[in-house]
Amino acid sequence: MPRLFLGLDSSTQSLSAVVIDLDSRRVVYENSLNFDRALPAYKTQNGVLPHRDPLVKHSSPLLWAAALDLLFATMKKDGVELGAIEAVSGCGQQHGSVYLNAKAAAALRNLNPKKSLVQNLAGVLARPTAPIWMDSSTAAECAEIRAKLGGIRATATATGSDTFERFTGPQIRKFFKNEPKAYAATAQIALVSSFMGSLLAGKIIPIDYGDGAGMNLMDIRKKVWHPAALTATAPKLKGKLPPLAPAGQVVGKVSAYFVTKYGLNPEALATVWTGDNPASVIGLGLIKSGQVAISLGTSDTFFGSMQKCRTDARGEGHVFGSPAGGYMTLICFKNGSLAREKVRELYGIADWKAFGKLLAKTKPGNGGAILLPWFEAEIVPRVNTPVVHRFDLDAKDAAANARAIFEAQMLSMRRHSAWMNVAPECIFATGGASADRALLQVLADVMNCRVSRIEVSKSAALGSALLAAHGGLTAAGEKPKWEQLVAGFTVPVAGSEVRPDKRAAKTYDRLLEKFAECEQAALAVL
Ligand code: XUL
Repeated sequence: MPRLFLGLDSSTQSLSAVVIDLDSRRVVYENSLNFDRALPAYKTQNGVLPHRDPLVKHSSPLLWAAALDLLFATMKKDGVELGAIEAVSGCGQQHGSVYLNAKAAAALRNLNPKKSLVQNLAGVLARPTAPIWMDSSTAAECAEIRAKLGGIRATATATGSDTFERFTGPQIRKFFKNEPKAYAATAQIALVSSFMGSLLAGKIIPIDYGDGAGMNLMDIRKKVWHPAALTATAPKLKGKLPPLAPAGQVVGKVSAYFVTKYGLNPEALATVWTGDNPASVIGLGLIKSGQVAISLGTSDTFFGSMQKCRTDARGEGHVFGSPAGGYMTLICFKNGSLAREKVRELYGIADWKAFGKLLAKTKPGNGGAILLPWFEAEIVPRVNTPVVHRFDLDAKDAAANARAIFEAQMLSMRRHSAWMNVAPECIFATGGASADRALLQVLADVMNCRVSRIEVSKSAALGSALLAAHGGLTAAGEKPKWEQLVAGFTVPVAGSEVRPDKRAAKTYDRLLEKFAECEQAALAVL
């Protein structure tokens, strides 16, 4: 019988599964279920419930539970050897929270396979919907908690991040302030990850150090709930939170619900889940300290692993616990692909090939031209009203603007990741825009570092399957090594390496100073 491990990823728009065969080091099954299309009755748009206030973004915990039933039914139909799965782990979109009342624990313990998960969960939600990471309606609560914790630097030092609107602590505080009765009726607060993992385990399971760090409630160094952060957030909060534990830790056997209904092995192990970004760190193979990945997607994210905890005094970046031990960092830039697209459209450039050709007409450093491309409100640096600035850059010059957008994004990444004090040996680029070699060359030159493309279609679900394997092997008394575990699953695309040009790298060292001055000047007049 093959040794199979299942990883699930409950993300914003979909629930994905990856099954790995540990001995042949192969992904033997992968599938994704889009919430809007598969479960239209929940009326989500891109996984989010419509709301009159554009700052409020909620989704439905029952939708996620329904998706779990549907995905298991699909796996059974597709002939996945569910009986050969030794352990299950998973991850969820970060920061989102689920509010359960006192009936939840018994409902989870007694999941009835004759009913659906949704029917089993009838009457257990203390709040019908779950605020998710896209919500930005808690600016007041962020300010209140930050003030009580002593400002940006103190908050980041204590919890790993400054307070952010999407983080769970500010969301809990808003719920407590606006709906005190429903807050009082809340017996347990789960994250998306721990809620989904609890369904699998048939009991309320811990929150891990990766997702827990996205709450502004966990002491990032001691990895326990932070007493002052709890007090600053809401009364009687500690009693409503589960314990903290490492991702992948075995919490028992899977619930009999999944054994009877879908044929999971009764001996299969249930484990602690994590957040989608911490799971991706594993799925991309970022095990050693200093390994960095840049995801060039809708938003651009910069993340990597870090052995010792170092937090960002300016409060722009985040530090989470890494499922591989130690820490990971995450910096999220909102103006990623959309800003690149915007420049392409503005100058009527047909496609990315034409964009690259145009860019080749200019030299690295762009003659000192700088663009600050905040077409959308930006997370890093914090810019609440969209604005675009050009310094020594002619707005009519298409070629210069094509270069300027790539250089601005990469210079911003270098500038705003300096606090991590990591000198990467090689950067892995992933996400849609990583197929663009011109962009990767600018990245390699600005960072003065080799860049390789890595294409793992479901890095978070794969990371979760590897977590399940790690947890399962550890519980069996083995001492699995992460480097060996991920080997073979996360290989850079052959021939994708881009090396830095030494002259261009020197030019960017100088340009970075000008970029910083321009950014400071622009932020000063906001
Ligand atoms: C990370 C964040 C997002 C979500 C997306 O801080 O908010 O990346 O985890 O699922």
